Order: sequence, then C-alpha cells, then structure tokens
Amino acid sequence: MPEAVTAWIGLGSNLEDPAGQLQRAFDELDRLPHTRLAARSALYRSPPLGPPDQPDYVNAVACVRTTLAPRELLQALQGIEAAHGRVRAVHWGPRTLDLDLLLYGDRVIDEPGLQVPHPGLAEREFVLRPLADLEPGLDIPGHGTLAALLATCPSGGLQPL
Ligand code: A4P
Ligand code: MG
Repeated sequence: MPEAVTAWIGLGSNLEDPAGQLQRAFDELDRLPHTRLAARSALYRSPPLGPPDQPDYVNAVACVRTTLAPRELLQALQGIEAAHGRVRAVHWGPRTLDLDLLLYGDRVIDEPGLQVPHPGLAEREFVLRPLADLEPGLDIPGHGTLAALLATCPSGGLQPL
C-alpha cells in the first residue's frame, strides 16, 4: 500500500448555484476511492479572471489525503467535473465546476496534460488566500513560501461569501 500524500485541490464555479456546486464537490472528494477530505476552506466570491462578460466565481480549496497517483487523482477530479455537467466550451469561460490539482505533496510535475504546482496558482488570490487560511506555512515547490506569494499577488477583489 503506498503512503498517503497530502494534495490540495482548487474549486471554482460560476454557474447554477456555485456555492451548492462547491459544497457537493467537497463531499464527492471525501468519497473518492483511497482519498479522504482532510480540510475545506471557506467559500470566497471573486470577479472573473479572463473574459469579463461572465458571472463572479465562488472559489475555495480542499486538502485531501490520498494514495491515488497524481494522474489517477486528476482523472478522478475530471470525473467529478463531468458529473456536475461541466462542458468544456470557452477557455477561461463560465463553468459549473472546475477542479484544479494545485499541489501534490512536494512534487513538481511537468507532463502533457498535467502540471503541478498548477500553472496559475502563484498569481491567483482566489487560490492563495484560501490556501493560507488552512496552511499559512505552506511552501509552494518552485515558487517559495505562500506568505511571500500572497504579499506580491495582485489584489483581485476577493470577498468571503
Ligand atoms: N491540466 C494540467 N495540469 C492540471 C492541473 N494541475 N489540474 C490540464 C487540473 N488540470 C490540469 O483544463 C485544461 C487542461 O488542463 C485539462 O485537460 C488538464 O489535463 P480545463 O479545466 O479543461 O480547462 P480550463 O479550466 O478552461 O483551462 P485552465 O487553463 O485549466 O483554466 P484554469 O486555470 O482552471 O482557470 N476566475 C475566477 N475568479 N475564479 C476561477 O476559478 N477559473 C478559471 C479557469 C478562469 N477564471 C477564473 C477561475
Ligand atoms: Mg481547470
């Protein structure tokens, strides 16, 4: 049995009751095979990054303990997105549920279809703030400390829901 790894998941939604989508997704993460939900952040409202003609997002992060390999976890996340009716249409466009694999232990992965840490993480207040709420001392492999990233991250109008 492989050792459990701590992984961090970013959750985002801006369609069809976003807060409800995220609450359900937390429960679904806890029910994934070989995975348990260890912590969930508060929900935040954030203005859209990307095309501005779309509703505000609700964002949060989850911490899981898992023995799934990174690709297995990504596939499991995509399965949850699909069950929420996610249709991939516009890049950075509106979505019922987006689940990003932010961090997988201290691993750095750069493969076709899987980059960890998630490429947008370091510049996104809607990811950094909820991460810092749960684990202020976190190190982001290849980027330094979470506290330093937050100090230089552009302020994106994030509001607790
Ligand atoms: N992929 C590679 N690495 C990862 C990873 N670590 N986690 C690949 C998840 N997926 C990863 O993603 C495209 C491909 O990324 C996948 O096939 C996977 O193999 P996608 O979810 O299909 O497409 P996308 O979400 O439209 O593109 P992308 O680049 O993932 O967008 P982001 O970065 O997820 O951003 N504004 C606010 N306020 N809040 C948001 O949550 N989210 C987005 C989407 C835009 N604006 C936002 C928000
Ligand atoms: Mg995505």
